[in-house]
Amino acid sequence: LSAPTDPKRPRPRPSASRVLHLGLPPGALASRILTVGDPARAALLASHLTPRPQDKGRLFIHSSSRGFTTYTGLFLSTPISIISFGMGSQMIDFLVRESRDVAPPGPIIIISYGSAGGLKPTVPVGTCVIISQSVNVTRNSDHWTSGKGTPYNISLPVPANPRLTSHIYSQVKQSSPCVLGESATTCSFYSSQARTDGNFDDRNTTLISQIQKKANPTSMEMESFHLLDLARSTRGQNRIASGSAVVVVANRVTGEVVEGRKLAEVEGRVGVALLRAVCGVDLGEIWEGEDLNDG
Ligand code: R1P
Ligand code: URA
Repeated sequence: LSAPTDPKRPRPRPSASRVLHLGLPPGALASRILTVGDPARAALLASHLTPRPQDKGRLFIHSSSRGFTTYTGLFLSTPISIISFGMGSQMIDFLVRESRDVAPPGPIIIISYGSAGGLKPTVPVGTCVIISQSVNVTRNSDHWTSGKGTPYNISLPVPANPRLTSHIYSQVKQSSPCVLGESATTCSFYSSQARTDGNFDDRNTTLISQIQKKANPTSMEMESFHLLDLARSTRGQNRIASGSAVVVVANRVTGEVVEGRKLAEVEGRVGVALLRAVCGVDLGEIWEGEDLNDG
């Protein structure tokens, strides 16, 4: 590892020029990033890109040893990167911080695109939810240790960037069933999403109604909160604006599950709409009216 000698770039790197977990050198990323969990979804989206002039006729692709795959190319002449990260907030933490280190100077946008469980009977599977804000639902281990507090903590909501969100929503609704809604982001697919399992003492049988008392989520997934929370913490001219879109694959209230062919079709259509949205948004307007200097 190279020593973190530059105070503006305090993170260690595997070599002087590549960030540690994404494995990317400066210049490999665009300022517009669409991020997905599933590598196959990333490859599908990347099939709509053409190479940048500097990549000599081949799309830039890098798979890191830590499970990130990055594609950088052009969509309708605009540079964009698509990054697959696997699952969970910890991977989003690497992705956001290290992308920020190697992206071009200036504003950055990151939109995540995933699948989710549905929490409203009125929102059928196959619907795209554009996330306006998210709460974080985390297992509170102290409750098991001391018997105090509640088994799960439910945070206050963190909003997505409002301009980006309304831009994404207006693009996606042109081609797909789509609603604006809140999300509950969880630390587990199992315990904190209220899936019961007799092999584990999860104390989660009333968790969905507890979440619904404190928030008004339409969907439940595992990354949006951390993306929105980290993005709103960025400072200065290279501030990150973030948004999130999910397709409901299983409704946790009605038990409805999306059929495979329908999911593939919706995923493809929403994906193209998001590529248009990410590339069509004016980076100069995302933070309009806000003071970028005081973070
Ligand atoms: C769990 O199966 C995974 O599915 C959802 C959740 O956020 C979690 O990452 O997202 P993806 O479909 O993007 O993987
Ligand atoms: N992703 C999740 O995190 N939960 C679901 O129920 C479906 C997809």
